[in-house]
Amino acid sequence: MAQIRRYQAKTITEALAMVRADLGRDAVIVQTRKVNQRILGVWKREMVEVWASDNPDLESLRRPPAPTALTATPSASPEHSSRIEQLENEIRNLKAMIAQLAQQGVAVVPERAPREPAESPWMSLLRQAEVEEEVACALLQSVAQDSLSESTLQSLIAARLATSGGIALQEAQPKVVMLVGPTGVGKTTTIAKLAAQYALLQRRRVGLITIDTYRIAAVEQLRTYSQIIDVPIRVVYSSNEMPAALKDLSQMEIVFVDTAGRSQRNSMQIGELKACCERIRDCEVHLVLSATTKTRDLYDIVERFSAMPLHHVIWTKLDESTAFGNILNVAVRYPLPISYVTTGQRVPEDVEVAEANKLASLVVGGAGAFAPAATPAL
Ligand SMILES: Nc1nc2c(ncn2[C@@H]2O[C@H](COP(=O)(O)OP(=O)(O)O)[C@@H](O)[C@H]2O)c(=O)[nH]1
Ligand SMILES: [Mg+2]
Repeated sequence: MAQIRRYQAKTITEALAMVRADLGRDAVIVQTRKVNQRILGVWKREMVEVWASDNPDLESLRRPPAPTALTATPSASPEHSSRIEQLENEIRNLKAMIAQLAQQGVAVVPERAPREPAESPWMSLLRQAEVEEEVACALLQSVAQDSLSESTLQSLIAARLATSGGIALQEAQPKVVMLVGPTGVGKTTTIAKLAAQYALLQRRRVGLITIDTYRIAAVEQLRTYSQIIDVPIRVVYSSNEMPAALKDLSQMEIVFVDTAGRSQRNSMQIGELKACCERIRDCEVHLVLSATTKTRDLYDIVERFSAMPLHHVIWTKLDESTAFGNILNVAVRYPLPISYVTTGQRVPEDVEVAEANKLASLVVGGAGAFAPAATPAL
């Protein structure tokens, strides 16, 4: 039985090549028309639709069972006959066109079925960067697609990445900055980097407190850094000891508080962090997140740590990640400005004040866009 099939392509040439590849040289074109195709429900694209049959005698038009939306009916009314005549003429013309195209060596599309419409290149770029579909759609919906370029997309992303600048020191009392976050994201290393930058490069009076006392190694890690940088350190075993430690460090301009990281699945421990934080006046809390963590886990982490006050986010391990959409996803969902990013294990070099444009260029360009600064600006 004759087959009638539908083909969609961007141009008539492409559509006819599909017909020829699928139904062979004797294929006849039953109908051609322009259609608007929606892509991801967002953009309309004009496509050419071709209905074609593999039966050169147009048998299919005269018999009803073709599984298509063709309007042809089996009746042989004069109207119907003239329509068929018209179609036959059209087909003759199109066959001639096909023959001509074949002679010109027009590329033949190998698939049997017509292809799905291609995803917009911007959408696939964002998908590759692991930007969530919802976030990507909202972003792309806000501009006309034809006016979009890579730099416009970068600006759109940058506009959604709130940054806070580095830690602002204050006159009167020590500024107390607490870093919280899951284990292994780089809290202690980041404190060492920041403490060294403030103490050695900016010549500020820096103190350290650790409440990460679950493992001796954790205390020793920060103590070693405090010796290298030559800054005082206090170890606090419970929130009650916090005021005394702060009093010891009251002459400092900035005090960093290091915390245990294995808490995001345990609300009791987040409760302990919160209790410590409450003993510190104007405690500024930076949630430390790794750029290598996938979006869903990041949401989970932020939710759990939200049991205590959070003011900023620090993104670590930018050097170890290849897709940075997760940074945008978190920024869109939670109103926490980004303070710093870290880009390697070197203390104190590998930390920078976060810049929205630079982060946006990472989202758009992937790891290739990242060039670590030789001398980080704090
Ligand atoms: N590649 C890379 N490694 C980092 C970065 N920051 C920290 N690390 C490493 O991550 C590991 C855990 O760091 P640590 O500071 O002990 O994490 P904490 O458990 O959150 O205190 C260490 O090996 C660090 O050197 C970074 O920006 N890039
Ligand atoms: Mg640590």
